[in-house]
Amino acid sequence: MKYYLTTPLYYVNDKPHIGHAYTQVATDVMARWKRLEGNDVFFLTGTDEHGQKIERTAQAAGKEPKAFCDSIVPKFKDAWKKLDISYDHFIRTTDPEHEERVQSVMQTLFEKGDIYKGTYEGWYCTPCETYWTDLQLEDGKCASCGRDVEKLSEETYYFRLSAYQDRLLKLYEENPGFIAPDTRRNEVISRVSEGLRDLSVSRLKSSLSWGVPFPVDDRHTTYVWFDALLNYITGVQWPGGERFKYWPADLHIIGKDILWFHAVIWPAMLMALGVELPKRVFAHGFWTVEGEKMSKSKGNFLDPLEAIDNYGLDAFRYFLLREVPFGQDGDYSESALAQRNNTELADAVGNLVMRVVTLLNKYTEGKIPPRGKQEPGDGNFIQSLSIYEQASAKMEKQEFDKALDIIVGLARNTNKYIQDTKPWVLAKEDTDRLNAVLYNSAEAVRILAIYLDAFIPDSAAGIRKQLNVKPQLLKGAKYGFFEEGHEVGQAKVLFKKLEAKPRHAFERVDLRAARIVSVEDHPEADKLYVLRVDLGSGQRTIVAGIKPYYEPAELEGKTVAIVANLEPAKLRGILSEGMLLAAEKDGVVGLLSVGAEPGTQVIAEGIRPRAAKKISFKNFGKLNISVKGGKAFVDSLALSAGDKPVTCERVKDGKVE
Ligand code: ME8
Repeated sequence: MKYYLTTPLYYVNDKPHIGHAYTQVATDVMARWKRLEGNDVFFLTGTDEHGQKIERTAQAAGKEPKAFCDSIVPKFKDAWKKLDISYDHFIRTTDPEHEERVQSVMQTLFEKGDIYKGTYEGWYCTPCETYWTDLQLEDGKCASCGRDVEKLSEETYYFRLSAYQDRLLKLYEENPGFIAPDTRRNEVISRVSEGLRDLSVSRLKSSLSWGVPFPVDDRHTTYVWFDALLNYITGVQWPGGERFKYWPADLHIIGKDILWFHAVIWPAMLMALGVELPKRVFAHGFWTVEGEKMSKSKGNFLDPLEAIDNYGLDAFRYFLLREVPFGQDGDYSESALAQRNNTELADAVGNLVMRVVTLLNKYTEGKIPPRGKQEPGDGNFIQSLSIYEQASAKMEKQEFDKALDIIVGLARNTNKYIQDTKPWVLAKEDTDRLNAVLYNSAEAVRILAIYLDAFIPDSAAGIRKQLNVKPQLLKGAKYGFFEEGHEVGQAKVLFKKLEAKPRHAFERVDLRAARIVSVEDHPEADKLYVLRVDLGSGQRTIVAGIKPYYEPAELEGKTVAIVANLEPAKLRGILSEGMLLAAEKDGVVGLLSVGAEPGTQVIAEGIRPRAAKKISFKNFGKLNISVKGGKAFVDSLALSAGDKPVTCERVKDGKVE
């Protein structure tokens, strides 16, 4: 049977991050599983290269849009190679074949009356490439990403989305599996039931030129989403190409952020075109990183390639699909990844393979023994190897975490079987019985490798090498394959135990940009000022010993770095809720200043502070903060806030104490 599955086409405005890697790995696992089932699989991925966002990013980089895209696409392809993504075709929306087909779709829909001319008045979010009405905005911002929107009022062509409400509702009702997971399905149904507005599908060339020219009216450019969604059929050479045999798509895997486009607009487009509808759209959840939304300014951008370098490809792939039920949001943390790797991959799977191959080498000269003396208890164990139906039921619903639980359960069972039957004792007492246990265990390992092949192909190949067997399909996951005398290879460690990287002490410090609002002399001390500082969220008092070095006028209005989570302390009777940071050299003292808004957190390269608690003065003092060449560092890591370096004007090189 054919099986066609897709990922979103990613915007090429930046390098891939963990979210993109997640969608890719999930789709890859599904594709590999379907191939293991013996299907003729087509797996499509690619890049979304048109639209305002790309146009502006290219401009900022000083490049023509196409040249800019050409420079980013290899980053995606390289990343997918490193992640071992087995896609069959990589489509770019700038491929001429795609662009031609998009134009013919627009022409056809215009001729059919599904696209008509009108005026658009409303708001546009460029990062999301999405139109919003006044009512849809949330606090005047994009309802999806919360960023600023731009007012638009211009001539446009509309797609008659409103005409498809009833047919869409019928589609959802008759095909309960069309949108997954169920919670998302219900959200879509209730929104569609409220009614649909026609969708603007062109922009005047004068405001957007980077896109597919709109065929009906050469003053217009095609809306990027209309163009991008069509990739799912142009990518299989619709209409009429040889690859169109793969249509309809069996599964579109996407993130929850773009479900509306895939579950509402896309099927309506296909209905308008008279093309068969896809079978299923699965919207997965979003990752946060160490408890927070990922963003560059927070310094927690998670580069999947770095994670692979640090932890290994398969530990990363395994973690993504095992940690969080597909469809739910999840949190990426190094410690959770290390934990999964250690308990499930290293202890259960790796340990089993090592044991079995070592036992075979030790007791049966590295050869598969005869089936030996089987005992009634073995029957149960052998029975437990037939997990295909259970695992496959989970995979059909994209419940990857549950499928993996079942598969790793096989490794646990086998470990237990070996523990219970004690081959090392049998070796001394009962060779016939030893043979049975080793034969059965070797079969279990072989079968385990078949299942794991979809998830962690590299390690599955490692297991096959140790057993000296070729890749097999899932139908080979049945007991009784090995022939007596088959020579196995050498035992080798498959998964190293991981330690989450030790945390840097800087993670416990909450440094913030604070604006000095007022400066007064301390009534009881000559060298102290009493400052009020603004932290964006509110003001607080700080007592600082900088009177000998600064006049009040030099301080007022200045934005400086403060330790915001220092244990409050009374200094000569006045409570100080924080500390200013200053560098000193040869008697010159200079405050560390920050060019960001009050409240912005100061981060160090690669370290994102997670200060939940107050820090004592003593512990803070253990940090090695210094100024070099006018810029602040903790150890050798540069400090910054909101992408701007923390600096010191007065002291170019010195210690912060
Ligand atoms: O939306 N967690 O492209 P895009 C999990 N070009 N997944 C995440 C994520 C996160 N934090 N952030 C992003 C577009 N994703 C359009 C699609 S399709 C015809 C056009 C994943 O580069 C998730 O799969 O913004 C999401 O749907 C996709 O990246 C969005 O990628």
